[in-house]
Amino acid sequence: MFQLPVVAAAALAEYPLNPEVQQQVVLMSAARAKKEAVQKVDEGDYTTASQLLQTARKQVLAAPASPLMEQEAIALIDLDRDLQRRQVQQFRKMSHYQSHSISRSFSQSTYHDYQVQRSQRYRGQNLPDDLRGRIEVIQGDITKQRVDAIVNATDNYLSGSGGVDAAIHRAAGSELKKECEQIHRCETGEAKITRGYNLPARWVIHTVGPVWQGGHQGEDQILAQCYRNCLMLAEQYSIKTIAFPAISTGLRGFPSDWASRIACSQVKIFLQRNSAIEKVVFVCFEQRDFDCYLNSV
Ligand code: AR6
Repeated sequence: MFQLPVVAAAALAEYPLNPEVQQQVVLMSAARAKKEAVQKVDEGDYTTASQLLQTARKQVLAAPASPLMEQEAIALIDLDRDLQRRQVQQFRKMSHYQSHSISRSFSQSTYHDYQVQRSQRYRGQNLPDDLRGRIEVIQGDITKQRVDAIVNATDNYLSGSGGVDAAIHRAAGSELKKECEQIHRCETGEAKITRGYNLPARWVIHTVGPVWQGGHQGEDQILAQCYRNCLMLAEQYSIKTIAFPAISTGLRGFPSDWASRIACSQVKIFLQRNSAIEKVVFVCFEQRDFDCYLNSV
């Protein structure tokens, strides 16, 4: 017979949460949210349907990370996108299919498997030969990096006013501000280059990331463009080593997990096609970003 010990509520609260159980609860609740969203769509209430999907997505992202949870977050974003575009037939079909595929996929991928994969990834074993040793993920301060160039996440006026932008300007000194004033402007998604002055890095590549507006305003494409343009500029200047911060994930509000996937895929594609850049370092200031990059790289 299966017996459970009786414990006081306070003691129960101190028991560690089981990540697999947490994930399963979140997935079941996401499946319910999809069913309710379909009902709301049938009633013509698109706003509530979209809110249900967005809440479910937030819960998925807050749960312990795994490839399956990532897949679920993407599925919820896709559904919401269909909904926003009023592709109701497609939405209904996908929502139905997803609800049925969840239990199957969950049994195929466990939190334990994921931890093993993750530690392998951390050692870089999952990178193909042509990328091995060319991508690093570290937690630290980008202004301290001894690389040829560091990337700055700035605004359209290269103002140096907050976040990583202010940190870079502080470390580089006032000459950087003067050079930025001469450039005058950088469009969102574009990149401009200046010298690094007092920084250990010789160059600073400034780019302007998108402001997150819910994911339906082309934010993904603009963020991808930032990475591509920085790398193209680096290549033009014969830069061999370059460090990126997690562009747009601070004041601009881009979800870190999603941003890291875009960053990693763009860098991988670029490095596979261009051998001139030897190394890209993702410098994560916060633990949250570091974890996201380890999952994405
Ligand atoms: N080293 C590495 N990463 C850092 C550092 C550092 N020293 N400091 C912060 N970060 P944000 P955005 C991380 O807000 O979202 C400014 O006002 C931070 O934890 O700097 O692209 C500009 O002037 C986060 O993960 O940039 C723009 O107006 C990441 O850098 C606006 O912010 C990006 O956060 C740009 O917003």
